[in-house]
Amino acid sequence: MEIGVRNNWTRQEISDIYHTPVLELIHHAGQVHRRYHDAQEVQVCTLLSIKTGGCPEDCAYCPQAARYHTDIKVEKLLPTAEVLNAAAEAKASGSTRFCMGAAWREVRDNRDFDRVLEMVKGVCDMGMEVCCTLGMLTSEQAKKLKNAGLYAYNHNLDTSEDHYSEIISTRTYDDRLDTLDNVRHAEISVCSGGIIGLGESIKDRIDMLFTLSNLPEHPESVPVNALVPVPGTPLEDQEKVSVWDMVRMIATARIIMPRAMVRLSAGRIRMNTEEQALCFLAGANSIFAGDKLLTTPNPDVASDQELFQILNLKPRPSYKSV
Ligand code: SAM
Ligand code: DTB
Ligand code: SF4
Repeated sequence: MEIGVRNNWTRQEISDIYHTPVLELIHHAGQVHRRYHDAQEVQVCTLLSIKTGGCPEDCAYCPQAARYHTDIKVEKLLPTAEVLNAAAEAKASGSTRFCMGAAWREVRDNRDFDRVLEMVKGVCDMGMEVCCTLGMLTSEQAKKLKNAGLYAYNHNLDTSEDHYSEIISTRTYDDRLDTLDNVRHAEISVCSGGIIGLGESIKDRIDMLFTLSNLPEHPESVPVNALVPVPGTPLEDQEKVSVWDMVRMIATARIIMPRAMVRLSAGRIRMNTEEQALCFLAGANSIFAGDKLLTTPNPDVASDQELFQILNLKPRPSYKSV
């Protein structure tokens, strides 16, 4: 069956795909994956929290929201040199994309933003794909980031529009979509996905995939995060997401957004090699590497090198060397 790139998937179609018997679903996603990608190639991205904690938002999953009592130590924006050292280290360990995250509600036009622009330029000059996730952006700010060399911007929908208000009250779904629009118009590659395990229904998951796949252009990159429940956050007691739910989400994203890099994101620390292999079979072709995501643990570089060896995976080259 030939599947092209479509921006008119219906909820029913997405639901039918999501509910396919799971081994069939993996097979179908694997076929689509191979039609559009080299299935041995996995993109390796490294995250760095450049401004940690103290965030005014109330995202119920987030350890960095100031209002929850978590163990996070609030820190100012890191010095540029420290960030560039971390990027060089990430590059040396085989990462081709470096993503800088800030616990901000939105970007403000101040000295910190100027420093982030400097960091973006520095990382870009190293030949890595540079990505940021800084909260909401105006179109002018997006253009400034683009001019500094920003390659991609991460801004997740997180969940469905219906479930969104259960998770975040301090900004709206439309705010999120507006930022994605600003990023797209600045010709920055869009990275947008969500989290499962927030207490959402399957319908919410399908609705989120519906919104993503019906954007005028699909995001180039779609992170699928499993909630990392952090003590002190309202979602601290959420049950662990089943690997089969991750597989269904990844496979459905792969089928409906075939060109996208689908990222097996937060949650790998609780998955063994076999479970991660299932996610790659389902069409995941990107991971976050390095022993920390933003603030929570992630498998270390050595264990990921072993994972790549066992599964015969190879890191995807960065855009500049393609
Ligand atoms: N403050 C910015 C924002 O919210 O857009 C950027 C950083 S924020 C931490 C980036 C993304 O990380 C969130 O949108 C969410 O999808 C993900 N995230 C945060 N905490 C998480 C957790 N405990 N488990 C899984 N994903 C999480
Ligand atoms: C994304 O989708 N997942 C990453 C990245 N984009 C910024 C963040 C995961 C954060 C997990 C919780 C933490 O480490 O603080
Ligand atoms: Fe702040 Fe981003 Fe965390 Fe929400 S997800 S509390 S905006 S750092």
